[in-house]
Amino acid sequence: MILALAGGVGGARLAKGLAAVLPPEHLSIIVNVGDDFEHLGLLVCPDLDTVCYTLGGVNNAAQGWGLEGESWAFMDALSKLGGENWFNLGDRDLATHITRKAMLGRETLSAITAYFAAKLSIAHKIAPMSDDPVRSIVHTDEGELAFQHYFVRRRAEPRFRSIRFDGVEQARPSPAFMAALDNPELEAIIICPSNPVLSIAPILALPGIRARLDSRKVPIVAVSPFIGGKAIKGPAAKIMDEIGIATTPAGLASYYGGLLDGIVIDHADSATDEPNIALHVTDTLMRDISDQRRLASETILFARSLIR
Ligand code: FO1
Repeated sequence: MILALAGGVGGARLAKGLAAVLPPEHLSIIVNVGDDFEHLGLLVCPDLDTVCYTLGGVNNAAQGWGLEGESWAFMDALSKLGGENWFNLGDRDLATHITRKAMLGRETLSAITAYFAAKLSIAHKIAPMSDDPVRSIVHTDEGELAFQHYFVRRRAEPRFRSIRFDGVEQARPSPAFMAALDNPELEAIIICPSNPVLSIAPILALPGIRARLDSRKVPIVAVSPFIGGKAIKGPAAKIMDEIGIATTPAGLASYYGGLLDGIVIDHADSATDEPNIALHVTDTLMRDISDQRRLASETILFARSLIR
C-alpha cells in the first residue's frame, strides 16, 4: 500500500497517475490543508478540491485549480456589489464551498471530502492531513500574510521569509492519515511534486508525523517539483531562492532534512550536485494522463527498489 502526500496542482497530477495504476485499497492520498481559508463565510479548501476535481476528471487542467467549463456569474455579481473579488470562485466551485460549509457543523473535513469524492465516483481514498484547522501564515518582507493573501492577492510577490502553521501544534493527523501510517501493508511513502515549503511542510509539521514516518522504516521518495531548477507552475523556486536553498536534488534533500531515501528528478537536473541519496532520473513533466501514469509507475518501482 502506497501513502502519497500531496498539495495542489503538481501533487494532484501525480496523485491521478497513482490512482490510475494502483487499486483503491493500495493507495491513500493525504492532502495539505494549510491553504484552507474562511472566505465570504465559506471554507475554501484549495488543495483538497484540486485533488478531488483532478481525480474526478472535472478539473480545469490548464488553470490547475477549479472546475472545467466554469461560469463566473457569481463573481460578476459580487464585483458589482463591491464584494471581495480578488479570489475567483466559479459558480460550480461555489456549490462545493457552500455544501462543505453546510456539512461542517455535523461532519468532519475527512467525511466531507469522502462525500465529495464519492459524488465524483472516485474510488481511491483522499483525505485531509488533519480534521483540525491548520492555517499557513507566510512571513514576508511586508509582514505576515494569510496564505491566500500572499499566494493569490499578492501573487506571491513579497519576499518570503518564513512560514508558520497556525494550529498545527494542536492538530491531530486525520483518521485516514493515521490508518495509512499504521497499515502493516504500507510499503512506501511518496511525496508528490508539490511546493515543498507551502504544501508538504504543513503535513510534515503535524506533531509526531516525522517520527512516525521514520519509525515505519519504509522508503520515502519525493518527486522533485523542479525541472531544470525551475518550478512548472507557482512560486516554489522563487521561495527556495528566497530561503537560500538550491532547487537541485541535493537542495531538495536538505530541505526535507534527511527524511528522503530517494528523489525522482528530471533529466534536466541530472548533472547537478550529487545528493547522497538514491536518484531516479526520468522525464518528470506530466503533460497528460499517460505521463501521469508513467511517472507514477516509475516512482512506485523506484520506491520499491529501495525497500530494505
Ligand atoms: N489561484 C489564483 O491564483 N487565483 C484565484 O483566484 C484562485 C481561486 C481559487 C479558487 C478555488 C480554489 O480551490 C483554488 C483557487 N486558486 C486560485 C488556487 C489556490 O490559491 C492554490 O491552488 C492553492 O491554494 C495553492 O496550491
